[in-house]
Amino acid sequence: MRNAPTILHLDMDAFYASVEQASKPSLRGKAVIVGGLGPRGVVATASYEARVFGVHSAMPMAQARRLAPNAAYLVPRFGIYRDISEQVMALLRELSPLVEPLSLDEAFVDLEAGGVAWDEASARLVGAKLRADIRAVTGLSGSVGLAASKMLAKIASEQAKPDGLVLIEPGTERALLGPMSVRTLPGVGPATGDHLRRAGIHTVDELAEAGEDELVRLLGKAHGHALYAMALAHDERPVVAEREAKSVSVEDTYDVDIHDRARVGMEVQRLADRCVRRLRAAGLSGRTIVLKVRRYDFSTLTRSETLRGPTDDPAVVREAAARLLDSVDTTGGVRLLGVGVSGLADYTQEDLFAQAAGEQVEHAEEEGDQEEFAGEREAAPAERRWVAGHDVRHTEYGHGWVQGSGLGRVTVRFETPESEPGRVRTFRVDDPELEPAEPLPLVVRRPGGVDDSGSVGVG
Ligand code: DCP
Ligand code: MG
Repeated sequence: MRNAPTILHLDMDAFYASVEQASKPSLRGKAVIVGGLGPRGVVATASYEARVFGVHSAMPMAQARRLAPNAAYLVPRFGIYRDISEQVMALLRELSPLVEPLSLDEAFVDLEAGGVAWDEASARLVGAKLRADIRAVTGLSGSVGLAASKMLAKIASEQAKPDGLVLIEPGTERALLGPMSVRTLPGVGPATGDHLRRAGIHTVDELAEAGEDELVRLLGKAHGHALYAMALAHDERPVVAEREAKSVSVEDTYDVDIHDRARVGMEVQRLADRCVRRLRAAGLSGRTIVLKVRRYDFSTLTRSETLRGPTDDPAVVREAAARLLDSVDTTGGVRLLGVGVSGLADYTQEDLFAQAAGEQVEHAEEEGDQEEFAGEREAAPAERRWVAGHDVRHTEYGHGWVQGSGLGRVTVRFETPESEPGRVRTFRVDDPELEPAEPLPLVVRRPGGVDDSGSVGVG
């Protein structure tokens, strides 16, 4: 095991709920519960204010409603969680090539491999700066753990919650772990925990005292060995970089909407070239070309075309992107364009004939992005669904979110991340002045920014 605390574990605080509070000023400081609102829904997460009532992830929603009847109940907005996750992961990748994401809001980073930290003082500085950067870029707080192993780094970030940083000094690991519950260790779930408890083993110290042979007898060879090592705070697991990006994409946001069709076409060609450069730099090729267009009104559409074989040929990607653009109406102006390649292979198919002959056009929705299309559809008003917590726009009152709906009415609170807590108004569900909208960014981008927010791993 290394002897400096240079493995960092980051975990965002009450992630989905914090995004909702940042988006909706009226919910700041309040109990917020995000999850499935249907009869069998479960809690995805709860704000810290709601946790006071005993509400937690994976709890049935009905139980949460009994515990916290006055909380705000919202349906997840995965699109914005994913966007913010990408911003956070990009900050981590600035620190090291070895970033191992565990979920949207959690990752290990090997700071030593990135050359940014080598001892306690430098690691602490990097961790503190990272937390400040995350706050500046996303407006949210994340907790950081630093230690000489993954296991301890994760325990440290847990101790740091919420909104803190904990560093475990090498050499102190065993003393720290000893009195903790066996459930603290990775790989000890409820079942193993029960099993150990019946054998009279509750703490990590008791686990170490039981000895390796006893643990192997209780839990089997592999698990017993591994757990004994963990009990002694031995954890040699390396930080493993994300194996393969699902897609490579680049996008630009324009500070002034582009209206000129020829200019839009040129921008798409430029983005296609940039996307291919990234693809090639990563030694990848892909089969599906994706075009993303966000229009003046924030309605966002994606169009994709799947080739018969993978390509990293700029001409092929340019052509496909241009074809996709043909099917998109941009007359109102566009504020963002993106080009991506997905369906990646880590080899290049030289068979250009296959690619040119390919072309089965799919107008596929990206997973989880249906709401982006809702804004675009020629909506039959009766079909529109007003989902609690989701974004809407009213021609007169502007941006808001659905607070509730029923009995032919929808209640909307009009507020934005930048505004004061907003007012509530009620409309008929088929009010033509009301339509679904895209989430607004939590932090207003740098002014004047043609934002080079190219990224790897975006759909
Ligand atoms: N999540 C989920 N279902 C679960 C657990 C989590 O949908 N059973 C989602 C919602 C969380 C996000 O994943 O916001 C991150 O999970 P965490 O376990 O990190 O929980 P939080 O970030 O919400 O809170 P904490 O501050 O405890 O990390
Ligand atoms: Mg979290």
